This record gives sequence, structure tokens and C-alpha cells, in this order.
Amino acid sequence: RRLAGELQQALTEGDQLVPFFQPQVDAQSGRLVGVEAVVRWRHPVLGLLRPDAFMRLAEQMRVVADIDRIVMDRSLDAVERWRAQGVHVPKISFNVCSGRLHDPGVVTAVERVAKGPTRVTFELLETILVERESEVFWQHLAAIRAAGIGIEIDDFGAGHASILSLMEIAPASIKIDRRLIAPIAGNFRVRELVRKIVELAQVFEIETVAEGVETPKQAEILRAMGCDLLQGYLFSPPLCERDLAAHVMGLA
Ligand code: G
Ligand code: G
Ligand code: MN
Ligand code: NA
Repeated sequence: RRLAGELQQALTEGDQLVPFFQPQVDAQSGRLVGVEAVVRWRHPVLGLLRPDAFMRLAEQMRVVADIDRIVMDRSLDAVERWRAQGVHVPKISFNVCSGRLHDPGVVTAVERVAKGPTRVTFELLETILVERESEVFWQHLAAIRAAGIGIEIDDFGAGHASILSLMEIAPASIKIDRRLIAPIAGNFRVRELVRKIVELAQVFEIETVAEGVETPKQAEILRAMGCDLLQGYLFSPPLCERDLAAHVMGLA
């Protein structure tokens, strides 16, 4: 297919694949606590493409780790440019696929920023957790932790994470899947389920992040439950580098 050739070309040239940044706020104070870097493809004809338009193709082409590397490198450059402009971003989170987690270069790639005032975390999809059977998985996880990089479990509640894997991996945070957040105001059972997830995380001293928060009602319910961080269109969609800087300055 034509898109496959174009994606291959975008990967070698590199400048069509760009990171966008979605703010995360403290549920209690509303203050910015970090951003999640998400990939966008500036396609010369089709315009700005979101991951759902090309990540399945990228998986078939086995280039997701290459995309993750480009997003990471370009995001770290952005953090340094923001800093030069006086824009402080307390934390940046990256979506890290299995191939990227196993890339020995992944730690050195983020070290220059992780040593500075911006914390770095890796979001692992629940599907990565099936690999926790393997020795290499634990070696890489240990190296990541030793470098001071936080581990977050993405899309929690939607995949393979068991209670046992939560205990074993001991992530800094879990991100509650947006499919559990969307019905939270209208569905009593889902609301109580999310409350139990937050309580469970609290027992293990794991921070909770709600994804896909779109309404003030959802935000209020989550805040009252003790969910720590909120992310979603209610606060901001993912923004390009320049718009994120303007957003942060506007909050200051
Ligand atoms: O940005 P958007 O909501 O369209 O993202 C859709 C999905 O794509 C999300 O589930 C997200 O985890 C994934 N995704 C976004 N950016 C990246 C990335 O840079 N690397 C990987 N591996 N997945 C990403
Ligand atoms: O799976 P992951 O959470 O990593 O993907 C993040 C993606 O979710 C972003 O790329 C963004 O496009 C999408 N997203 C962010 N906030 C919202 C929201 O409030 N509602 C919905 N439906 N999608 C969102
Ligand atoms: Mn994510
Ligand atoms: Na997610």
C-alpha cells in the first residue's frame, strides 16, 4: 500500500513525525504536573494524522520502536527549548512499546533530560506485561529504574495487568483507561469499580491518573475519590510544541 511506503520515507527523513504533548493536572490544585508525549504524522497530503490512522500499519511494518525513538528524541529537544524559554514542564511521559523497552539505547537517550529538573516516565501498555515472564524484561526495567525513570502502566483495566503484576512491577503510577472514565458519571457500577481501583492503588502507594476526562462532573467525581492526576480534553487536547509553551505560560 501507498501509505506504507510513505511511512517508511517519513521514518528515514524523520521530520514528518512529530510529538504532541497533552497536559496532566493535579486533581486537587489543578496545577500542571506533566505532559504525555503522543505521536502525530504531518502527512504532506492527508494533513495531521493521529496514531489510530497509522500505528496498526506501523505494527505490521515492525517500526513502532523506531517511531518511539523519534518521538522521544524530538520531545527531549523540545524540553530543552522550553527550558531555554523559561517554560518549566515538571514531568514528561513517553509511550514505550515492547521493542523500545528492549532497546539498550533507551536509557542513555533520556539521561540528559532525566538528570535535569524535568522528571521522565515511561508508559508501558498492559500488553507489555505479558513479557514479565522473561528475564530480559526485568533487566531492562531495573536499568530504567536505576536511571531514575518512572514506570507507569498505561490503559489500566483494559488489558493483561493482573493484581499480581501490579505487585511485581510496582509502578509509580497507573493510568486508568478512558473507557472506564467515560461512563463514570452515569454508571454507578463503573464509578464504584474506578473507586476500588483508586483504593487498590493507594494500598500499594501507586499514583493514579485518569485518562480521557472530558467533563467537570467526571473531574469532580475523580477528585472526590482521591484520584491524583487528571488528563483529557476538559483540560487540554494534545498540543504542538509551541502551543504547549503558550499553554504553560498562560497558567503561570
Ligand atoms: O493520540 P491518540 O489519542 O490518537 O493516541 C492513540 C493511541 O496511540 C494511544 O493509545 C497511545 O497510547 C498511542 N500512542 C500515541 N503516541 C504514541 C507513541 O509515540 N508511541 C506509541 N508506541 N504509541 C503511541
Ligand atoms: O492510549 P493513550 O492514553 O496513550 O492515548 C492518549 C490519546 O488519547 C491522545 O493521543 C488523545 O488524542 C486521546 N485523548 C486525550 N484526551 C482525550 C479525551 O478527553 N477524550 C478522548 N476521547 N480521547 C482523548
Ligand atoms: Mn499513553
Ligand atoms: Na492510555
